[in-house]
Amino acid sequence: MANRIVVDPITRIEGHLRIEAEIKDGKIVDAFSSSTMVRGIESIVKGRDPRDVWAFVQRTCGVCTTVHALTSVRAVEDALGIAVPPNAEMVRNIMEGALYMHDHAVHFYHLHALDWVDIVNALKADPKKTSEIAQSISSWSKSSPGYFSDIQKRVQKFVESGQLGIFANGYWGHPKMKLPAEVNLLAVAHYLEALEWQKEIVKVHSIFGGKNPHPNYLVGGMACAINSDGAGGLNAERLMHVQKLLKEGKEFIDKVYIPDLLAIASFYKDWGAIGKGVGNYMSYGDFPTNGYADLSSFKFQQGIILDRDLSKVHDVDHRSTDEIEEFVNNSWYDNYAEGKDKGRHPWEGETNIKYTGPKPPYEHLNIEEAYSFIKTPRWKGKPMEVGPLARLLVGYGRGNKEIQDSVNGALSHLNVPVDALFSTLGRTAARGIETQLVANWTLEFFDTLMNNIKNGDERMANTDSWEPSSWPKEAKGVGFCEAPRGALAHWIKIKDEKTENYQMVVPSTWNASPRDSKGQRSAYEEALIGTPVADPNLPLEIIRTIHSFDPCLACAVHLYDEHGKHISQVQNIASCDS
Ligand code: NFE
Ligand code: MG
Repeated sequence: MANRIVVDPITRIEGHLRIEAEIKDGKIVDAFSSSTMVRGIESIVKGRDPRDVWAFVQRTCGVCTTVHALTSVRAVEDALGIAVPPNAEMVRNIMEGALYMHDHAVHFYHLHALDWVDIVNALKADPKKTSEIAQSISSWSKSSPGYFSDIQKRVQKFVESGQLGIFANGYWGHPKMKLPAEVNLLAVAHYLEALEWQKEIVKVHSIFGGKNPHPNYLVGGMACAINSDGAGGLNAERLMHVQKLLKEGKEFIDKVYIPDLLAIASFYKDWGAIGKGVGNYMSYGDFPTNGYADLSSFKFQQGIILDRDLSKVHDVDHRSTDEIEEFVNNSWYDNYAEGKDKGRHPWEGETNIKYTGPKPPYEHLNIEEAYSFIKTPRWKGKPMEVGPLARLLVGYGRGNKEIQDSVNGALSHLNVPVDALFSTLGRTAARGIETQLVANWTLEFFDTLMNNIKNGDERMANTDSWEPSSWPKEAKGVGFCEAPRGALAHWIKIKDEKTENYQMVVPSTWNASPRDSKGQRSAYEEALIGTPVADPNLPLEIIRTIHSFDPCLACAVHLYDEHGKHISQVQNIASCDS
């Protein structure tokens, strides 16, 4: 008989996620993903001025900050037929690029690494050997034996005090931790360095958008006027500071994140065959270089891969009522008028919360009925995985040489077959590979911006449609982007100058949703099937695969239920919720 275990809350993620997994003969045979919190942002923006919506929806999440604002202004611009000036497009790209660097590096070191790195074991390391390893894989300057010895003393103090602080409650000593002590020490050092580093790269947002998180956006452009010689606005000194931050960000990614990722991955190649998932991958594409209307100019391409077949890439149409639909059959929402088994295109979507789950405290979710506050999106009825791996696979399938070279380089470095991409290891590697690509592109975007300014174009906003009396009586639009966790789109309907309906289908909604009306699992649930669990009381393997998706439940469910106490049957690791 299968044994049902509960991991609640899954920590080192954003938001509140519960996983129930059935284990038989040491392997997961079934799994259920549930978001136990609910937010009402789609409802809050109804009736508001569409030009203000970005500021509300951006608060969906403080982790993938900016992307909901970006997607919202794009949706409104689409509805009203507004094209933004090239400078605004580049500033948007640079801000999004800085987000990728920040978000992915923080995920790697502070959310995911401790699934693979044994902090306590780092105390057994010989700092001299760690130094040799560090110098053999990177030219990063902080690599002397003395440096690693000092780091070891800091960790020793933590351990001796009995207060591990941010390192409390980890699976230290778990039999599936495979790194030599010296590599553990290297990773701990870089965990601490990354904490320092991450506060620098986000200054790019402060310079262009006033602050981080939640920098300012603007329908029609960006809210940062160029003023080359003045003290106010975007002047030469501030632009040079952006360039410095981007170069330093790239250096950390090239010399610390990527070498660490490859070094750690080389000890966990077996994870190239675990966590396969649904096998369908979707990317909306992003980082336009010639206007958002010109999909062919995007750095990340749009497309869909089905059944892991990279030889054919299908197109995505956000406007077609036959493609993207959301189902609520297994979610705590009122059924649509058409019935339990019907989905709705987001322009016709509804958010009517109806909690029918068990009253806390409860042992298990009622999986026969509704079991999550996440809706279930589908493309042509199929479950999709979205995220870094989906982006790279779509680019690979579309013949993008730059992406193919990067992916092939990592595969040959690790000496693993292409099939290893479709896995927990593949997801984690893809995130690092794309961070490096995006760091390079962001410097290109910066050069394009500077050249444009030098050529005399200082436009940052298009205010032609700023006056609502110029708008049609009714309009609808869709905005999309590739958020760090994957394909993100917002659908808006505007009527009488107000927001009539607003629906957001976000990356973690695609990946973390409950089953659809046909009983098909979504990406998290499917990826857990077949995963070996060495000790059901210490389900490290579950969090390895779930963390490989970098969950964000705040985004996925878009008010916290004050009655929603959790039952923690399996104690997880210290939370780094933001
Ligand atoms: Ni809150 Fe988000 C990203 C969006 S959700 S983190 O990236 O959109 O999956
Ligand atoms: Mg939604």
